[in-house]
Amino acid sequence: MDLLDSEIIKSGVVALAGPPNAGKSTLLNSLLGQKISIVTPKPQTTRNRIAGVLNGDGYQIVLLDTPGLHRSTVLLNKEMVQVALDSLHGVEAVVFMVDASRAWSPEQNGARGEEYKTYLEEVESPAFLLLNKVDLIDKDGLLPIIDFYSKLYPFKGVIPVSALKGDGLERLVEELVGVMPQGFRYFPDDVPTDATERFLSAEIIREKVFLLTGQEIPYSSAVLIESFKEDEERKLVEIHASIYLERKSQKGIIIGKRGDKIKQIGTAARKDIEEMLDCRVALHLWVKIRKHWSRDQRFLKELGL
Ligand SMILES: Nc1nc2c(ncn2[C@@H]2O[C@H](COP(=O)(O)OP(=O)(O)OP(=O)(O)O)[C@@H](O)[C@H]2O)c(=O)[nH]1
Ligand SMILES: [Mg+2]
Repeated sequence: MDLLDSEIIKSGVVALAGPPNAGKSTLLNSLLGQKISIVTPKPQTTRNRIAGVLNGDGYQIVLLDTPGLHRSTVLLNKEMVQVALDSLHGVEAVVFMVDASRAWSPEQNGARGEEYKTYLEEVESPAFLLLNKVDLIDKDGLLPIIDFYSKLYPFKGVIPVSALKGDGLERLVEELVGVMPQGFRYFPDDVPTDATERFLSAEIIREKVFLLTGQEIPYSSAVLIESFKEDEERKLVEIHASIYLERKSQKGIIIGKRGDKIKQIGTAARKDIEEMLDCRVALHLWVKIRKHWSRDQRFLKELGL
């Protein structure tokens, strides 16, 4: 990344990594005080690396939201995990975030421990363990969790937080600023992300698909923006987007009875995109089938993977 001006501040890049559903995207949005990354209760929501820029007194931290670390044989998932692992390199610090409210059996602990160790082996900079969702648990329950993770990796610090409620985030920022080197700004103060409006619009549509459909549909869906045009005369932005599914049988489900479901997805997405762009939006959605796209390298490239 190019550096902007000559004012010396504390600055650097921090990767937010961890298993799916830990709350990484929620944390990014909470720290920035605005919605950049999509959030859903379903695991494997985030598929790309998304930078959010946190500006404060004498510092700028570029936070990288990443896809959840998990094991899979599907190409889409493997590419997602690779994006997350690549983000651990060349950064000034890593935040490894886990959901502290999720209990495992001792047998699961063993397998998870081994799995997480392989991810943490990639870390080359100071790493903080973030125990998220503490709003859901009794603080006494944290001790065995801290003990478990401390045996996996020599974390520089352990910080209990609630990304949702904002608890513990001041301390997190303080700790991160503490390990940032002296440097320059990467982004102007008023640029909150490196993501384009086009990409963010596709993400918002995908979020609504994740929220409003069940079973395998979210994992079989991908969104591509076909066109994104400002119409100055009508004072609106006109967006044509395609929702790709893997099988013909899924088309009916996403369209719904008399088109109810796709209408619901479109309305919810349009409202959020209007808020983001701060102008009226005409959103046209198309449902297309692309067989086994999640195993198709060429299609994944189009999705930025
Ligand atoms: N109670 C509680 N829920 C949280 C907290 N942080 C996140 N969540 C919820 O956890 C779910 C997953 O949050 P995300 O931010 O999408 O998690 P993620 O780590 O980005 O997940 P992937 O993108 O799938 O890797 C959502 O339903 C959030 O609302 C928290 O601090 N407390
Ligand atoms: Mg996410």
